[in-house]
Amino acid sequence: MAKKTFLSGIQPTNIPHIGNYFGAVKNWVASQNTGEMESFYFLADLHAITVRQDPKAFKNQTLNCFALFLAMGLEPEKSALFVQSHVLEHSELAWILGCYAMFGELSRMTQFKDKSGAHKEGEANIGLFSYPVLQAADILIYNADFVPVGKDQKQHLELARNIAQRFNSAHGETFKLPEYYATPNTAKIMSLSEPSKKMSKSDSNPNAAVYMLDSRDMVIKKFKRAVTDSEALVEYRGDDESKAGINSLMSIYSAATGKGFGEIQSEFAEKGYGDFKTAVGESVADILAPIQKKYNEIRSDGAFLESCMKQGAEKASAKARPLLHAVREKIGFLQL
Ligand code: AQP
Repeated sequence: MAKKTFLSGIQPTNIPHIGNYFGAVKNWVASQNTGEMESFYFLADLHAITVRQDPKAFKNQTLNCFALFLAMGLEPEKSALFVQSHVLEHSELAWILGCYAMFGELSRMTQFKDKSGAHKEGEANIGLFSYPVLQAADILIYNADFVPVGKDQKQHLELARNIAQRFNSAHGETFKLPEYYATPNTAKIMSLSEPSKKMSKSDSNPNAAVYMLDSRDMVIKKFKRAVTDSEALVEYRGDDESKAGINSLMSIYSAATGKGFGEIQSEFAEKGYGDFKTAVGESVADILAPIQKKYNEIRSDGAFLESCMKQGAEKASAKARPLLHAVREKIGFLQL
C-alpha cells in the first residue's frame, strides 16, 4: 500500500523557538523515524517575503534555519527537506490555482484581515492577500494527505480543499483533498510574557520566546522572568485563566522531561515558583545543548548544507513535477 504523504513548513523569518520544536519539529522527527509516511518539510521563504526582508540577513537566516532543521533531527535521507523557492513547481501551481480561487473567499480569511490591519487602507501587498493560494499549492503539489496546521491556519486548509474541489470538478480528479492532522501529544507553548498568547517568532518582546539558539544563561533568565501569578502553587488548572502562566510552564517542563502534571505537582509541592522556574529553565537548556552543538558543526560546513538543500529540492521536485505536468495538460497548456 502506498504511504500517506505528510507536509509542513515554517517561515525562515527568525530562529525557531521552543514552541516550534515541542509543538512541531519534535513530532516531525518522530514521524520521520517511524517511516510510516512520506514526509515533506520546507522553509517557506516565498511566504516570508510578504514582509520586506533584508536580502543579506534573509539568506543567512534561511541557512541558519536549514542547519537547525538538521540539528533538531530531520534527516535528508528519510524526509524531503527543502527550501520552498528552490522548488519552482510551488510558484507555478500557485499562479494556476489563483485562477481557481475567488476574490470573495480570500477576502474572508481572518489571517489576512488581521495582518492587513497593520497597513494603511489598500496598502497590504497582493502576496499577503494570496498567501493562502500559495499555501494551497504547497499542499496540493505533493498530493499531501495530512497537514498539521494550527487552529489559525484551519481556514486556509479548508480553502485549499475548496480550490482542489473546484479544479477537480472542472478538469476531472486531479488533486487529493488534504486532511487536517492533529498531532498527538502536541504541546501548545505560550508566550512567557503574555501566557494567554502563543509563543510567536514575530513577537517584538525578546523575552516572550525562548529561541533554539539562546544560551543556557539566557534560557534560565527568560524563565525566571516568566509571568506567573501570586498564588505560589505549582498546580495545573487548564480552564483557569489566572493560572495560564503556570499551566504553560508546566506544559513546557512536561514536554522537556516527559513528566506528567501530577508528578510535577508533587515534585514542587513544598517549593516556590523560583525553584520551579529554575528547574524549567534547566530542563529546556539541557534539551537545547546537544541541538546547539550539532547546529554549530553543521552551520560551519557550507558545502554540506548546500548538498542537503539540493538533495531535498530534487526529492521534492521529483514528486511535484508529474502532478504539475498533469495539471498543465488538463488546462490545455502546450507542453514542450
Ligand atoms: N507556540 C507554539 N506552540 C506549539 N506549536 C507551535 N507552532 C508555532 N508556534 C507554536 C508550530 O510550529 C509550526 C510552524 O508554525 P509557525 O506559526 O511558526 O509558522 P510560520 O509559517 O513560520 O508563521 P509565522 O507567522 O512566521 O510565525 P509567528 O506567528 O510565530 O510569527 C506549526 O506546526 C505550528 O503549529
